[in-house]
Amino acid sequence: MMMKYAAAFAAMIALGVPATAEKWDMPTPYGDSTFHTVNIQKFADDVTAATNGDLTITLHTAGSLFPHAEIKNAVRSRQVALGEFFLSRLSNEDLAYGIDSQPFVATSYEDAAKLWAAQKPVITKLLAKEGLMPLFAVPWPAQGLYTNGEIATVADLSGLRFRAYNAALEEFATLAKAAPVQIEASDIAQAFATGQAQAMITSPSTGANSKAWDFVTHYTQIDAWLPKNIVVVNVRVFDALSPEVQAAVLKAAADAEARGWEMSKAEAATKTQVMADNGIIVAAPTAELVTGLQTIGATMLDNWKSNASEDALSILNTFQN
Ligand code: PCA
Repeated sequence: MMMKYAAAFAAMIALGVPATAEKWDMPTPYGDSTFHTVNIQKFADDVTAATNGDLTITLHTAGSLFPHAEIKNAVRSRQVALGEFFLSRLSNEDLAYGIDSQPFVATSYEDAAKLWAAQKPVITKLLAKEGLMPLFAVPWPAQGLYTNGEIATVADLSGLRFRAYNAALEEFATLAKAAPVQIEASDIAQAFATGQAQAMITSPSTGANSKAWDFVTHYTQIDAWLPKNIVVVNVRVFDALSPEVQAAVLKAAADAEARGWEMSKAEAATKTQVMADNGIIVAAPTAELVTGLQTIGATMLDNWKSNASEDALSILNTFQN
């Protein structure tokens, strides 16, 4: 027995693996080429480097470890230590999680940053009740409209099978008299190929990653909102780390948030260009379309306000003042 342990210990030393090394698995719904995934891989690499391998984080991309809808609960139940998901997917638990997916509330990076500053303390409190802690959040580029043919007014969306990624987009599609259908980002190309979806709203990142030119002709830059991905960690698991490793994780997280916002800004331009280069017609919205979309946005925000908690409403007040 002793020999066996001694041999194993010697082997670990030979491999340079510390005896106390922690290994975390990190699920994300998004694929390897998504800029968020590139960013969280760098986060994982930074943690390994800063802790000399005392903590290593292995990514599981494109929903390969847990489906999107289960990632938060997998972190909560400590099946994994941490995970990434689309923040506004939690809006069914509390509307505070969904404010970044309301049309025309925050449409620039500056406003998105201001909104996140107002939202963060409120959702930090909500997540704490579940034993979770946010590490960082990064927005997708502004969301635009993908269709076959030009969309000059909201009426042109009527009757289309409309790909949605959260409850807000489902409400949007319904108000536009389209037919919402929930589809994960990694399933978009197939959904359009099989006719399950005919139109969608998403970022140029997801449009380019899913090769939107294969299934739509037009990208209309409505720039309606900048929804975020968030990375959360289980508090008990985090607290069990040494203070040094905790500090390394928090430092890498702060760096990842700053880097992610810059990556997102760069994506907006480069991925719109990729789509244009592949033959998509990149169009500015007509004045009539903008008016129609703003009307839908106003209805959605009224609904949001009448169902939101005091704490959720305080996000909007902080943001607007
Ligand atoms: N891409 C993700 C979320 C928002 C975005 O730009 C998606 O389409 O599912």
